Amino acid sequence: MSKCLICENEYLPFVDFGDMPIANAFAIKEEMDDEYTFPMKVGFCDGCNMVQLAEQPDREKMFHENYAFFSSTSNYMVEHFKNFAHSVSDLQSLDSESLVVEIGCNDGIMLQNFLKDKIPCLGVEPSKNVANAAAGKGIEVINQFFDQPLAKKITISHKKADAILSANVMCHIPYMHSIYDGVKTLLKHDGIFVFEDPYLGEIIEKTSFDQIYDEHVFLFSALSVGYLANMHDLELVNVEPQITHGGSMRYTIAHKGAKTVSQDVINLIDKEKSLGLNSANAYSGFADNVNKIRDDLIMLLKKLKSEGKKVVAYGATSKSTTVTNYFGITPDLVECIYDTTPIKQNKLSPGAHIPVLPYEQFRESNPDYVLLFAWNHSAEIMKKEQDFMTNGRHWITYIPKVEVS
Ligand code: JHZ
Ligand code: SAH
Repeated sequence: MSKCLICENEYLPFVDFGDMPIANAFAIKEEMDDEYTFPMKVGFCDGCNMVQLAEQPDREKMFHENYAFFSSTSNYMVEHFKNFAHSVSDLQSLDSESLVVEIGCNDGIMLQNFLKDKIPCLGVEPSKNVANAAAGKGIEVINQFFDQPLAKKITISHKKADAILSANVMCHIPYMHSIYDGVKTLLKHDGIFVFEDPYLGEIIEKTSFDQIYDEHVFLFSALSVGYLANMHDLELVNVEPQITHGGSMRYTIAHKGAKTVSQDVINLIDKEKSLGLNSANAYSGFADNVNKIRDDLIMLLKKLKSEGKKVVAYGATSKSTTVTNYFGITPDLVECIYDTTPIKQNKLSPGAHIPVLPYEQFRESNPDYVLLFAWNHSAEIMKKEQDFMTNGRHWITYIPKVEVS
């Protein structure tokens, strides 16, 4: 039995991936002798409807001065965060007297837009290298983990915030109560806390199991986010589905009673209940669905190998660490992974030890098949590569099922 991080109820995990490495621990061979692993299991708590990792590595093992994920590697995401920032500015009528705080600002992909519009903003970012990238753009960054004590300090060093924003960060933090207490402390009476994360409903529907890795301690729904907000005298007042990262949800939280709860919140909660996301039954077939994808993909890769085809991968994603390690994909099945991120290049992938090579070498490698690990960016990537992926070259995708195109 595991204990729920939100309501302390006991629950049983519904899927067990075995021992997994740190998803972003790309390293050279000499550093991989003693690779750290942790037992990765996910469960559903029927006390508060939260889906969560039963165990998570210490935060310093994941977020540090060599963090490998830089947000601005996708042009589509740059555009997405520009629209996100502008929508919050319009909604809250932000101006030079306002304050926007972003939790987990990474390389400044979101805050650069407020800076440009002369709206005061502050990033909180524990991973030093990406925090430096944001600071290099002129953004004020506190290089620390956000929590309630830091929120209190910000109200003194700066002031209360008109908007607290966060994208693909909330689901990474196990100590949610300190975060929500911090939001309660830092947010102005009529302020909004807006965050987005991969959405549980999409993950179950598409079997996008690779959204599960060390960093993603929670898979949120409106049900679980609403419950958590309520525990802290806050309220879920809006939800907006996003197509990013394979299907995300943007949640807006306000002080209880300060804003009207939108019909979209009520509708989504009703939908989640009708899908049974508030009951263990909804999760019982998930492990079998993952194993079906595993069996189909491994069979395909072995067949291609026996035919002498050249198979490479595209995008050394965090998600691919779950895929390669759980499925047992090693360099004899997939030669290498091409990626545009300098800090990942000329290193080995965590656990599976597949070489990560600079994207610039992708085309000259002349592959027959390209396994798309960055499937969440497929529209952007397939467009970029459409002139190259001709003459018998094929993409392989595996969410929601294995397909060759
Ligand atoms: P991408 C990370 O997940 C980690 P990852 C984190 N836990 C999370 O939640 C999300 O981000 C937000 C490369 N690439 O975005 C860049 C190309 O090579 O799917 C990246 O290494 N060429 C915080 O790692 C990777 O692919 C391209 O054209 O699963 C994409 O990683 C593009 C578009 C990307 O996130
Ligand atoms: N918002 C960006 C970055 C996501 S990467 C985007 O959507 O692309 C997740 C980021 O959260 C990392 O940069 C990591 O350092 C940061 N992070 C992890 N725990 C945090 C915490 N407790 N407080 C603030 N940031 C945190």
